[in-house]
Amino acid sequence: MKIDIVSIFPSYFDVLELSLLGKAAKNKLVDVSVHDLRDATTDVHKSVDDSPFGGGAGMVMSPEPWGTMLDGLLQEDSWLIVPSPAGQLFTQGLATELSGASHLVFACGRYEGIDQRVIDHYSTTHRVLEVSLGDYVLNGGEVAVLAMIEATVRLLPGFMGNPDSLVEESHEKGLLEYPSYTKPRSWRGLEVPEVLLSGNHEAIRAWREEQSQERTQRVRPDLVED
Ligand code: 6GU
Repeated sequence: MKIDIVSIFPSYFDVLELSLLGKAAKNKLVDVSVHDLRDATTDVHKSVDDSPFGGGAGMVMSPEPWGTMLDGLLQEDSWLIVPSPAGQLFTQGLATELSGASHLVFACGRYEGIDQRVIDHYSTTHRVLEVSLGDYVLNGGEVAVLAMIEATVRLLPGFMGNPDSLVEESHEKGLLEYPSYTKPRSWRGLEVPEVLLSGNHEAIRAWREEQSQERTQRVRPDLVED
């Protein structure tokens, strides 16, 4: 998978070297490039934003540098992902879908967002998704894109040492994961649930299923209703 990221703060993405992509890039699963939107500006001040038509607070990112940058990056099979608190919710299902793409281009907006015509224009030629991490506001898309990339790349075939660990985790079956325990059996007066020491695989499976159901019902009843 090829990933291009466009941002006015390219150094946000230095952390990708650390864990995830160090590993994924070494195994040639993913090839990430980060681009500075200001490189696509033409004025001496390298300006990327302007005041909104219609008035209101904040600044809007101008379409021209985005057009220049995205024209240079998008290929026929590219998906354009625009992080936005006004987008569709990012879910495990969407991460799975993104992990099937061959080229993802992430366009990180700041201020009050990107001129809507950028999204409308590329929607006529490409798969364009406006995506939100959740119901709260970040200052820009950078942190959201880090999360989306991490959730997506770990699903690429060959990323996980043991792909079984993907099947059992939270959200894969629409439920939260059951609680986990390791040694010692007793810690500060708290015991590991007896059933996990029983060696009875069917009983363990049933207990975990029940814990998953109970935890989801308690913490995220909205997931059970869906
Ligand atoms: Cl994707 N962007 C911004 N700026 N804020 C957010 C978000 C994205 N998702 C949740 N809040």
